[in-house]
Amino acid sequence: MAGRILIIGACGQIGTELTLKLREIHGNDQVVASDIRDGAKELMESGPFEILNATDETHIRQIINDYRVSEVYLMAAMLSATAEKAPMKAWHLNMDSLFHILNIAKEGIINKVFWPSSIAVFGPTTPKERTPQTTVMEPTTVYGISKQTGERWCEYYHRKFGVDVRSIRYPGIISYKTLPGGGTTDYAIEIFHEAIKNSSYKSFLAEDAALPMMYMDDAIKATVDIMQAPAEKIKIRSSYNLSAMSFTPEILASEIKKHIENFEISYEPDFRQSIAESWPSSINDSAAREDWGWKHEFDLEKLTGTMLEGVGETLKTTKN
Ligand code: AKB
Repeated sequence: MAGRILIIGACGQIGTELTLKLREIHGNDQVVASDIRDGAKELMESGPFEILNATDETHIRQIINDYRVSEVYLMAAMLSATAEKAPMKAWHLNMDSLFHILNIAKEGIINKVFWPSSIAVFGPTTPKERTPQTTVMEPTTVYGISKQTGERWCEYYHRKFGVDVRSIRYPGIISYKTLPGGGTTDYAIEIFHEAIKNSSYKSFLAEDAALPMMYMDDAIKATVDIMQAPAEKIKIRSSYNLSAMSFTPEILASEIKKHIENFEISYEPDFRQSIAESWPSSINDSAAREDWGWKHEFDLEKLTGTMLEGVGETLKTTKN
């Protein structure tokens, strides 16, 4: 690789595991982690780390220059539920950070960018089942509007200025190493913690709220694969649909019951239910499969077993 990799928002749910994976692939010194706050010990101690506000363009440029960075993964964003509570702050963070990176790439200072989009780009008028790659997109959340706008700008910078920007529309990502912050799909992580601690969970989504989901290892694999693919294979420069499985809180609860017999779920939907209702139930990701060979490995059964084991171990170590 020509220069180092910089991850902005490295201490978040996806950023943490992505940083560790990229350090494993390219070497610890080659991957600079940055975030507005400190993160997991393993991440902080395994390679270079910088405190960085993703909206501070001068500081981003300074770090890129100091570390001779050639590739940026911009993982900092305010997610769907939190963004509804602070719309202008979310818009500022989600959009300004993207413009800083796209402009730096346009100037030729860096040569490759990864920017995550989300199923939140879709809205209530989008076909709900097996949502196509190209379809009606009328998002109703601040987060969704920022991601849809971001997709348009990514495509524009690629077409107009040749910026090599690559993107995926992540579904809900399930993992146990770092907790997510402020998403509508977060129930599918909380449920495992509560199942192990209390054998019960009160869901903030209704029993039949079906959403597209993916285990973290698959999300990391997709991110690494799309960035390693030859440029000519990346035919879509807005963002690729990506899918692994879909389930409702009720379906997930019955899978957990196979491991914890006395597990009970109850439902008390809040404002996040209407966000979930506006999103697709399942995604057609054939373009990602055809263009750059995307293939998922985790289904609901494998995800449930892995999560119960992982969360169980984590809770044991934090207790000791
Ligand atoms: C959220 O729920 O906001 C995120 C997402 C689907 O992008 N997990």
